[in-house]
Amino acid sequence: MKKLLGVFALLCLLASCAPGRQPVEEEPPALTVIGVSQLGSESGFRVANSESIRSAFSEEAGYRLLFDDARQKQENQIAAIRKFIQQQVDCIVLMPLCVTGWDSVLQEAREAGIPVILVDRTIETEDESLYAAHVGSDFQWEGEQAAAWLEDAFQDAPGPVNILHIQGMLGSSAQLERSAALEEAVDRHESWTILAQLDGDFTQAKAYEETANWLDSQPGRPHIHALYCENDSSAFGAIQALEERGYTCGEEGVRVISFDATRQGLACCMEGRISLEVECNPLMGPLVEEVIRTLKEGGTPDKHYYTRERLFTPGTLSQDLIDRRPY
Ligand code: GYE
Repeated sequence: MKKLLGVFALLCLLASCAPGRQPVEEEPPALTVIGVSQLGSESGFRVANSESIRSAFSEEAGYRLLFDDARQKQENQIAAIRKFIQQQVDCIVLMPLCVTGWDSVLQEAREAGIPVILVDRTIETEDESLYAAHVGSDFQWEGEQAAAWLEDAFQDAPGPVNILHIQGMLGSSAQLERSAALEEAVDRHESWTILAQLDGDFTQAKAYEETANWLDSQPGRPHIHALYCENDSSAFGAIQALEERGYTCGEEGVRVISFDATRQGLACCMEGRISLEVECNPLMGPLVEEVIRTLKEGGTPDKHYYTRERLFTPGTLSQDLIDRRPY
């Protein structure tokens, strides 16, 4: 047997040295190049979202990822997309900062034959064919859940319901839809009033500054029944400004609603300082990868994919649940 194997090895060696025959090295399969234009890193949600995308598009999975952080500026996103087009990437993933102003650059991508996937937020356009698919959250549903919770919490309230509204980055689909849900609910209830709409920009620092300035500019101490914050980072800023001025956040004081349900947000909810957390799931990497695989295989993905989300109140939380959350 040993002898036979030896003869076989010799034959193989001779064959590979025969004139005109080069030993063939296996070509590694070409990587699929993905250009990601992330809008920024303004919140815990965003950091987890970027992380999820990075790990879904690893080299081991067959991808090369070109990642650009636009630092909350649409012009930086447009410049990044143009660069991806020049680099002839296979696919562009775009987390659009705001809803308008994308048509020309998306047309350029289409002319170059590069499909664009919108992730997290969406855009407003006359021409839906400018993007292949959108993977994100249903912000309207989220806002409606928050409004329904408020209706329930204040259904027996005898007097007015005063709401302080901290908005997300103005003009983003997340802000527009979450704000619209609150405004529609306020229109349905005569006793509800929005005391002020402040631009929290989805960040802790901006929300703190705006809330503090607004509170300090009021002649007396306004009675605030509810604080509607469009994400966790802004909730932390607004709560801090309120608490520093003697307000209590919780069942006996200002009822705070927040979106995202990051670990830090849920901890604040378990303490009772946030009364409702509406989850907004940032872990979209695997779903985005699936959509891109469908495109690569010549399939047509659905136009919209929505992540599954849920609600948390202090009574539904435990330390164990919070510790097990991946973000
Ligand atoms: O809620 C916020 C982030 O677009 C859903 O953006 C996202 C929002 C999220 O900065 O934390």
